[in-house]
Parts: sequence; C-alpha cells; structure tokens
Amino acid sequence: MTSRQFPHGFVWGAATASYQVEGAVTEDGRGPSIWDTFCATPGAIANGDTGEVACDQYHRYPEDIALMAGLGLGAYRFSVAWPRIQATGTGPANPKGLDHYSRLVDALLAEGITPWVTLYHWDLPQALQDVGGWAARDTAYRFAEYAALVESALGDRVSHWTTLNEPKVASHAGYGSGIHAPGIDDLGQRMRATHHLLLAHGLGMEVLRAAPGRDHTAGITLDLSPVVPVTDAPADVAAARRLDGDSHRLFLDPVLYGRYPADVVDDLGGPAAFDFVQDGDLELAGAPVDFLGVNYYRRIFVRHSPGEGRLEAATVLPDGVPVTAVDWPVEPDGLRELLVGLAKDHPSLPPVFITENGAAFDDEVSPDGAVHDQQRLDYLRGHLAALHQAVEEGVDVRGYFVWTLLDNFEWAEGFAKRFGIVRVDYDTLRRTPKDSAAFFGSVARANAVEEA
Ligand code: GBH
Repeated sequence: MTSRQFPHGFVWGAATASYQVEGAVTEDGRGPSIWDTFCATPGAIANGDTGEVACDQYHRYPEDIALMAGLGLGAYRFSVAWPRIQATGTGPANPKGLDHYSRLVDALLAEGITPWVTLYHWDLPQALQDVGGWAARDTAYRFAEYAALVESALGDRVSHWTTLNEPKVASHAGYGSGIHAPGIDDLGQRMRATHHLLLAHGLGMEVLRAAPGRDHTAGITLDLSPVVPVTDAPADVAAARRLDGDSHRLFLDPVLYGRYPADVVDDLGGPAAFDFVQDGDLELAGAPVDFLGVNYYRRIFVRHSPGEGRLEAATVLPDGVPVTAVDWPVEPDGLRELLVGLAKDHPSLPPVFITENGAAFDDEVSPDGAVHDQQRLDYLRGHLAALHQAVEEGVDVRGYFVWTLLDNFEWAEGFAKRFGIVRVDYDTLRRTPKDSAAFFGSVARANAVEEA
C-alpha cells in the first residue's frame, strides 16, 4: 500500500450540469432549451427519457449539499441554465432564475463548499436556436450579455468560473452528427458553431475580466483524450492526427494561442472555408485563461478506415481492455499521458483542473440497500493514482472534480447509464451514496489516495 499525497490546497469536488440534474423545466419562468425540444423528438433519447424531473435538484439542492458536506468535498462544479436567466436568450434577467442560483451559492458557502460556476453546459435557449443557434454569430454576443447578468448577480460570492463546457461536444455532436441537441448534421453549421462557441468563450472571458471590483479565476473546460494510432503504419498515424486535430487541437490551439491549427484548417477545406472568421475573433478566443479545465474519460485508439466519414478514422477498442457501461475503455494511465503530453507540448500551459472524470457502470443495489460499486471505486482509485503521477512528473494540476455527484440524465443515453457516486432511485428520487462516494470522501479528507 502506497499513500500518494496531493499538494497542499488541492481542490476536491464533484461536478454536475443543469439539464442533467435540475428538472423543474417550466418553473419560475424558465424558458425551453434545445434539450427540451430534442427530448421531445421521437427516437432522439434512449427510452424516450427527458430531463423534465431528472434528479429534481432544483428543489432538492439542500439535500445534495448536505451529502457533499458529509463527504468532505471542498468544491461543487455546477452549471447555470441560460433559459432560467433569460427565457428566450435575450433581454433582462429573470429575477426568480437568478434567485435560485443565489440560494444555491449561499447554501454551498454555508457548508464551506466553493461554488465553481459553468456558464454554458449545452442548454441553449430554444428561441436562440430558432434564429440559428451556435451557427449564428449573434449567439456569441447573446452569450456575453447572459454572462454579464450571471456575473453581476453571483460575482460577489462566486470567484471560480468556466465559460463553456466541452465546446467540441456542443458543436460536433449538436451540429455535426446530430446525436445531441439541436440534432443537426451539417459540416458547414458545425464549423460555424465551433467558431462562435470559441468567440463566446472569448467574449465571456472579457466580461469576467472587466467586472469591477472582482478578482475572478476564469477558464474553459475542454474534453481531451490521448489519440493513439493502433499501429505505426503511416495511414493509421495520419488518421489519428486528423481525429486529434478535429476533436482537440481545433479548440485547444485557439484557446491557448489564438489560432486554428493549419493542418486542421486544410482538412476542413482551407482558409476559404473559414470565411466566417472576423478580425479580432481569434485574439479574443486566445486571451489568457487562469486555468484549463480538462474532462478526461478515455484513450481513443484510431485506425485508418477508408469510407469512414470525412476523417476516414475509426475508433477501435483494443483487445483485453476492460470497458465501462458505455463501452469506453478504462485507461487510467491515459490521464497521466494526456497531462504530461499537454505540459510538454505547451510550455505556457496554464494550471489545469480536472473538471470531470468518472465512469458509468451497471450498479446493483444490494438487499440491504447499499451499492457496492467496486468497479467505479477501482476506476477512481486508478485515475487518481495516475493523476498523482502526473503531478509528480511536474504537471501543474490543482484540483479534481468527479463526474458525477448523482446518477443523472446522461444526454442521448437517458437515465439508463449511471455515472454517479450517489445512486438516484428515479421513482422516489431517493439518494443513496455508493461505496465510491465513501472512497472519494476519504480521498478528499486525506488529500491523498491509497494505492492498492
Ligand atoms: C461529458 O461529456 C459531459 O460534460 C457530461 O455532461 C457527461 O455526462 C459526461 O461527460 C459523461 O458522458 O467515446 O468515441 O465517442 C463527455 C463527452 C465522451 C465526448 C467521450 C468524447 C470520446 C469519443 N465525451 N467521447 S467516443
């Protein structure tokens, strides 16, 4: 048994997202989001599930905060639902929407839990989608106005901000494959959405920086994975480069350097295909961030596959690697590799927070009501040991948020896939901490992980 001690002040928290946990979709003046619309589309979501009730955190947040306090967590990363603040995405703030988050923030602070606010975790007001959504440049300016409303209401008590969660998923799954809201499959719209999300990030950073009398810590969260060619054949290596470029560097380079990567621009049709980029956009997108949020779930193994979409890259599962309930390989060392690689490739990398890491497994409830989720516990232990190795190798990582506090609405997968360290019974909405919750709490309290 080795004890791996994390640096003093390391942040331990749990993460959620508004549409995945809140429910109460018509309450207190909330307008519809693209996810309400998408959930009403036949066949879009497994089992026809919707976020109408979800975990009912909108009402039950005191209980969830008590759970986190009981585990000894120091931070809670949640997102604000834009359509609660502006039902149609424009105009003055809805005071009842702001009040909800203000109460949530106060209740967290009363328990000594630091709120980490994500401004956008995919629930765009439907009214903005009706005029083009993220494919329309205007949405980025609407986002900046919304960010200013949230900042002015919460910024006296909230000092940790993330502009966007995983813009890649918002653009690529929302506008490029259509498996997420708004369900569009169009490369041109996808490219515009990518750009306008990056612009929104830049404008949001500007709002947070300009807020008078505040000293915010602000950044963005990207989903990143090491992309590994299955062989060193040039065709596989090239396919891995294309996929890594399209998924990761297309976002990372604008954020870190204010430019699109040249090879990815070529893959997407050359500079002429980026005619929507205006002077100054990329400077905004690349303005310095205080931290980079990294969501890590898996390694991606790639093989060249002619005919497999534009990228001709197929994601494959290596033999013998265990997988989670959503068929993602369990690759703890991929987290170390990712972080060490980021630090090596980007000497000016800002401090990193792991803003999500976790796994879905088919948990069973024991006759006594307990949930002995040994697989999730092992997943977390392995990833935390790998994270500690990255710290030892010199990567400036300052915190870790488990995905996720509660079993919740897993987007297109509905409620069938459970990522929580706390079980939710969707009939009674009762919460039951799993064994992984006790484990994670012990790590947070000790600021250390025991490696088996
Ligand atoms: C996060 O998305 C979200 O922020 C969160 O809301 C969500 O509940 C959570 O993860 C769990 O899904 O496996 O070949 O499709 C993660 C989305 C998952 C997108 C891994 C990229 C890798 C490529 N990412 N995926 S593949």
